[in-house]
Amino acid sequence: MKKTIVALAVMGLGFTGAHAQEMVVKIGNVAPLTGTIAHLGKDNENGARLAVEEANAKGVTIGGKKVKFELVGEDDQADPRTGTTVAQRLVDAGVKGVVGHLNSGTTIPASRIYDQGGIPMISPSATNPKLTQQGYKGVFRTIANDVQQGSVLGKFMVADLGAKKVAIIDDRTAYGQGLADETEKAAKAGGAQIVAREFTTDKATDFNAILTKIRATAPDVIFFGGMDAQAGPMLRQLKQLGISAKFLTGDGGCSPEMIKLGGEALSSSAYCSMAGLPLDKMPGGADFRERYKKRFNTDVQIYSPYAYDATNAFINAMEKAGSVEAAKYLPELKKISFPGVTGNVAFDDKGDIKEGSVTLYQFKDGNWVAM
Ligand code: ABU
Repeated sequence: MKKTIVALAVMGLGFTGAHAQEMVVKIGNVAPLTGTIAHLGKDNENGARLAVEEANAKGVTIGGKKVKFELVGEDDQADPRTGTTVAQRLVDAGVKGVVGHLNSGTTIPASRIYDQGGIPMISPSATNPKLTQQGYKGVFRTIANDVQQGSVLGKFMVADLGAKKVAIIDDRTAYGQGLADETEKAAKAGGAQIVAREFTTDKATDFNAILTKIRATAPDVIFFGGMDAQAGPMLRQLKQLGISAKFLTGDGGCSPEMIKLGGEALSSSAYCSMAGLPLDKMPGGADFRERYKKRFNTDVQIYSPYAYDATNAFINAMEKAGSVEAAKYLPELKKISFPGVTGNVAFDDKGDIKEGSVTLYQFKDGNWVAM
């Protein structure tokens, strides 16, 4: 009897010892989890969560210690001021890296906070070129930027859609305005005339006044720089006003949610672009779609594969460095190269994804179909 008690006590100590050896590593994740694009924020969070859960299930050892990754989520409400507040909160919480933010308008100001706190960040979705032009050494993104996207959109509307007169609307966010500017530049370079340049906000739902003005200019194409929460109702109102122009929007409107919001107003004259490959063409896309659906019982919206790859970029760099401290793993992150779900994940000198691509989609048979 005595012998059995002694044996159990030793096993118990051993068990406690193993747990004491486990190192908890916090990774921050920031996106709008409330508000009109909460569906996209949740999608980003799901992508990061899937990567963390898979790494924990597989078992990761860093610097000889078993690691348990913990995702620390924050809601920036797509608001730049809230973005900097939650960024500071994550730095103070001791996260070792941040996946986020979703919007360029929050990511750009938050990047200064992370730089000051010495915490690297990888955005899976912020596409404004300025993000990686600020000279911060710990700022990266896993998605192509809007210079590439705007150039493709501008050329496409002129060369493929034959647009001579183009109307442009943006939501005055860093993303919407920036992409609209790049698209305008490329459309003009292709020979199109910009007959209207209007703007709204990322909270608006009524676009009748600007669409009525635009109708008077009889454009061939209307481009909207903004998110699906505005693009959907805008398209509906455009049809109600009898405008027959083709409608183009960028990655922010290239979602299943846009299909719901646009409803019957969507037709083959609606197009969108994505700053990456279609999910089915991504090297790990089909498998990711299945694992995501199984885990979250919902479909991928837009950016979760990029959030998944961003999270794994941190984990891979930490493993290679044998350290979770930014000073040690940042050099590995800068030269990381691994096959992600979205493609090969490797960054250029500024922190942009090296092999970024842009895909155009047309609405057909109830879905966005890659062209
Ligand atoms: N790339 C579109 C949505 C995120 C952003 O603001 O850049």
